[in-house]
Amino acid sequence: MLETIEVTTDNGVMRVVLNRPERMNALNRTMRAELTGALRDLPDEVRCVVLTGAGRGFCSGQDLTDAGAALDLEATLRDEYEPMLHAVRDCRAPVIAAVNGVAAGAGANLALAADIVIAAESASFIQAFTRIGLVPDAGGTWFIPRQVGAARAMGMMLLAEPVPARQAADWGLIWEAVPDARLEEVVAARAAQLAAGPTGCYRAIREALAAAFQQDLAAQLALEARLQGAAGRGADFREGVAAFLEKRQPRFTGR
Ligand code: T3D
Repeated sequence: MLETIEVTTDNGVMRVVLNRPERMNALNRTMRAELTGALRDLPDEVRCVVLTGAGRGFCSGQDLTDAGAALDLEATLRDEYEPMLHAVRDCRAPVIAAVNGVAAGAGANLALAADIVIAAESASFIQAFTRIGLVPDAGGTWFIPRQVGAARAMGMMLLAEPVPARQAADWGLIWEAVPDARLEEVVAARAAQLAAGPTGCYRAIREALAAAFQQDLAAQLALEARLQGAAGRGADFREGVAAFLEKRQPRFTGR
């Protein structure tokens, strides 16, 4: 029985709702464990994950009323936040963050760890850490400079001001900002698109992009060749070419 998240699956899309709206979906120990478990143990039928928040916020980061968390932050990050971030990045299926409202602190960085981030126009992203005398964590110092460059990353982290969704999209921090009333519809369409797609290719793309900032061109070309070799031996490649030649939509199976 889950206490802090809601999980439902429909047509290959698993929807995970952070569900502590009275605290703007702040992360406590139970939520970190439940989210990590849900993303690690995906049922076979799941081909895309949507992560969103209940109520008017996406996630306000660490639950600041959780006195236990203040005792040894290093251990909490190592034992609870790191597994949660790895569970997002290593999730077998692509993860869409549907950012329905403010995403602050580790809540912002949880969203930014997703593969595709779609935000409601009223949402914002706040590196809130320095407001309470902390340093950005939960992968923010890794993700954000890669997404927006060092100058904007530094400004976001030192100034701790909200970056509105539209600006976040203009900066390349997220994929898209959409009118609030259209968030669910846009996310549902993207999730259905990914769930019907060549999911093995998606895993390969995520692996290639994760490696791209770590290695030189020669190593990246070798990785591309290995990943493409595997894709070329797959049923989805045969189906994709057949569908093109027969002028029909492909029916991908992820193999
Ligand atoms: O292990 C470790 O501790 C290290 C890890 C650290 C990771 C971190 O994430 S550190 C950063 C923690 N997060 C923050 O500092 C953000 C705190 N929250 C805010 O700045 C604001 O609440 C928001 C900008 C997110 C939203 O502002 P607003 O005005 O829309 O809403 P509000 O009125 O401030 O919040 C609504 C309620 O949610 C309120 O409760 P109340 O007064 O109605 O009973 C507020 O206290 C509660 N709430 C919001 N954020 C948190 C929270 N309660 C606990 N923890 C929160 N993070």
